[in-house]
Amino acid sequence: MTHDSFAPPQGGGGHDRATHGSVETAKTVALKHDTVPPREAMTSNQGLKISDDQNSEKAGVRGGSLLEDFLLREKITAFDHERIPERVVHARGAAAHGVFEAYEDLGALTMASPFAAKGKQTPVFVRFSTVAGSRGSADTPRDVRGFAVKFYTDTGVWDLVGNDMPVFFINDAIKFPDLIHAVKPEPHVEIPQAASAHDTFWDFASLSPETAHMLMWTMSDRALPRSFAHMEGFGVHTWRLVDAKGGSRFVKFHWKPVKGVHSQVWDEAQKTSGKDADYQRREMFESIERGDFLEWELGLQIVEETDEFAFDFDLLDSTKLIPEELVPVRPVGKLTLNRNPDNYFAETEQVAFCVSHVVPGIDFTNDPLLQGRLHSYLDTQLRRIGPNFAELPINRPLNPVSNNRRDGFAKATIHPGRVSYFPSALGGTHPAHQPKAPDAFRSYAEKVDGHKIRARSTSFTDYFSQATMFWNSMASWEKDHIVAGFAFELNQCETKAVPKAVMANLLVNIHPDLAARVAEETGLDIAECQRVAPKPVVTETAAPAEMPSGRLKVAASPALSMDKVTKGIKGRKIAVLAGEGVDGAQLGTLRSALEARGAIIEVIANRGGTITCSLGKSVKVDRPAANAPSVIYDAVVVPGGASAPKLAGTGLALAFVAEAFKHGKPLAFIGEGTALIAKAHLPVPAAGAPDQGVTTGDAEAAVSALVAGLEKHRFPNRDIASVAA
Ligand code: HDD
Repeated sequence: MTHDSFAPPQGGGGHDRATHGSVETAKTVALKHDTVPPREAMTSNQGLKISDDQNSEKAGVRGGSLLEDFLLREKITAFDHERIPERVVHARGAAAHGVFEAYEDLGALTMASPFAAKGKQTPVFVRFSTVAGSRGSADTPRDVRGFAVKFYTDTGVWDLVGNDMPVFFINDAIKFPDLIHAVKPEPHVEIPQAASAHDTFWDFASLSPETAHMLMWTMSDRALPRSFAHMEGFGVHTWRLVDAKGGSRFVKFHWKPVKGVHSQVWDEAQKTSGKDADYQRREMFESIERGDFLEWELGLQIVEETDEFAFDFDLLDSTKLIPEELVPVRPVGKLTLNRNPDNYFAETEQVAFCVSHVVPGIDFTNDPLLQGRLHSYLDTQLRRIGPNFAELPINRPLNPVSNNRRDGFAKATIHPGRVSYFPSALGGTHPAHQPKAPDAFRSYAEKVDGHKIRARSTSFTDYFSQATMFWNSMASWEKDHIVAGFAFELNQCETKAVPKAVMANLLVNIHPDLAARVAEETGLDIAECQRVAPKPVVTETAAPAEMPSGRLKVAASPALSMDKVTKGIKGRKIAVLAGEGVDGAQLGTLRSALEARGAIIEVIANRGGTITCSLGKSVKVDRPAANAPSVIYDAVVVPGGASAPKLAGTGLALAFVAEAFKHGKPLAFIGEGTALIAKAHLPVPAAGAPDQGVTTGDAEAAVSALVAGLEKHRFPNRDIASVAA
């Protein structure tokens, strides 16, 4: 985002900043009490006015620095201690404030307060993240994305700590450290950063067949989201809703993006990592500053307890999803992210999510992955931030906190009085526990009966059915990308035995077509793989009291495919390749028609500043070509005019259109601009071939083709084999 003066930019002005559409919630208003605006006089941490902050105190002007210079030492010490440990996973993230608004009163299902009344608003803070990379890695690796929502409800903080994929790699938390050690950079050389394409990850996966379903998701374009606003979110586990009468039912949480689900393609994602490592966090920040807020609908899949065993999988197994065709997703509210944080460290870095942060009406199930998470998050916040992490402004609930817990590093609140225990006659009745309060948390009284056992339920051992269902649910181009994803990753492995084990233990069991196509791309011989592969590590299993009946099942779930059209092009970025003498009338038509639909038009020329169009008017150049990689745009237009012949002889412009073509983006060429099609060697579709999103015509035709193309998002069936980009 560019600014024309030294005045504090929007979003950087601190306490009193004015933004376009930024909205206050009860939480952002509360945070203002802790927000410190800069004052005119600079002081030390003890409030001492500082006369000179740019020279250390020395013994003579060329002499050594003095130990007594407490201002030097205070400044350097503060700097030395600026970092806290980065998150052991999900280290790279970006966050925003917002609000959740309920569509209806869900009291019959849950007493959770965000759903207590139609129109009820609850402030939220949401952090998106990648999993494997460190804090300084890029936004667009092939990876799962975290989707963590902190609800500041009037009955306490509720954290829904989910991902952008509905299943997980493993189904028992005790394997989590192994999974993460396998996917993180290999310990002897710390390579590769933020990537699963290496031996240790695939070695672990090949011996852990429960990873099969999640691998289908991570090898698909779902692992390459176009932006945060184009991702789905999932609570993953089967959770429990509890109503005021103590009745309970199972639930899966879904976040459905209003802008639709869209992804990048692999070549594009790789290039974006280099050209703009902050691509997704920048886009979220800029959208919110523009007033183009990010929106999702929250949906619930409800399963009554009587149907616990109705499916062909176990509801407690986090490697399984409930197909929407079996249990429809019921929309129950809207999440809107409408305000950027004021300070990355204080808010986004110090926010501490815990799966154990629930409120009355939400409860746990026995999912063994969830059960382990209940420990891990609190433990990690104690390590990362310290015992008083809940007192930090971003983590504090909006409702009052009152208990007898005391002390610890960096205690912020002051508890008066002599009583820090209960019961106490000396302290009167405060704070007293609330056995009768209807809004007090009570654990759901689930009946538990069994022997202690260290084993996996046999109802968790169907590793492949849903991986196969995922494959069956994909459009042909999605299957192509999954094959290419597996092939890329396996070809990246140095130890050739590793891909063989993946083929033998996973791929052949998912689908013969998938196995054959990956074999073709990797040179693997399936029969040989089956002969030499080590056997998966099968853990101890035991039969549960009741097994899934398989009454409800599907072979394919169309809801899983991204091959869908989304209405609207708000926030989509369109590049206009221009230069001196560009056709001004065409530019005007493009700009007014596309901006009226909420798209963002950026004029790109060979240098910064302004150009003059055919109407003699000065046109601002939004980015010089060297600063404008094609990967950060959703579509391209080349207008006619005197600029076009020059562009047709410019390598950067030709590479730009060729790359956009390769990445399946809509392209429009107007008048003299059509010269770039041949110069960039774009293949001309045969007569009568389906629309491939390359339009030639006037400016009006370009507008309607771009709108239709952007709503379709991509043209993934283009012949790109010969495109040099
Ligand atoms: Fe986790 C962070 C999501 C399994 C242990 N996890 C973390 C974050 C998200 C998830 C979104 C980042 C939160 C933030 O923005 O601060 N994790 C998941 C999902 C899982 C999952 C959807 C499976 C359904 N995680 C999982 C397991 C364990 C952990 C099984 C450990 C047994 N996760 C952690 C952690 C992290 C974390 C170590 C690192 C930083 C943090 O918690 O705050 O505790």
